[in-house]
Amino acid sequence: MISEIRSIDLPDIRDQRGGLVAIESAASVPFNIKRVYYIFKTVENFRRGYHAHRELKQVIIAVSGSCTFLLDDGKKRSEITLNDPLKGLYLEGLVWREMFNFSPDCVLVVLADQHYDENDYVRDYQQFQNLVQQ
Ligand code: T46
Repeated sequence: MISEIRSIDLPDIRDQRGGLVAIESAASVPFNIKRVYYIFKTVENFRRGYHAHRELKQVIIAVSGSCTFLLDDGKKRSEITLNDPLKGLYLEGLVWREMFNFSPDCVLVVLADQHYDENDYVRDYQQFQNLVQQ
């Protein structure tokens, strides 16, 4: 099983009037975009995530505000704060994720390469550990 975590610079076409980012499928992100969802008006002190994906590729962008991701590839854990609408967090493969420390104005936009499929989720941490050790 391969997992990949990296930051992607998004096309910054700001001018004197303000910011603008335009994301094109398979150009600005390394896959064809099949689904877009967003997470907003998060409730203070609730943590989200607690899962990995088997195959899904995603780019996650904090278009407003900030939040922290705990990322675990089965070998090491790291925390990344998203707070820049010009940066996307690329996640591919078996990466356990938890999201927390949402600022009140946080809006996360997520681009995904597949339609929603609950069978792609691994929501049990022990099962995740077993899969990454295969
Ligand atoms: C991820 C992180 C960053 C759907 O019906 N369609 C969808 O496209 C999505 C994303 C979710 N759902 C349903 C499934 C659950 O019944 O919405 C409910 C909440 O989803 P979940 O608890 O998985 O939400 P988060 O915030 O824990 O995780 C989400 C994504 O599901 C996940 O893929 O990587 O954001």
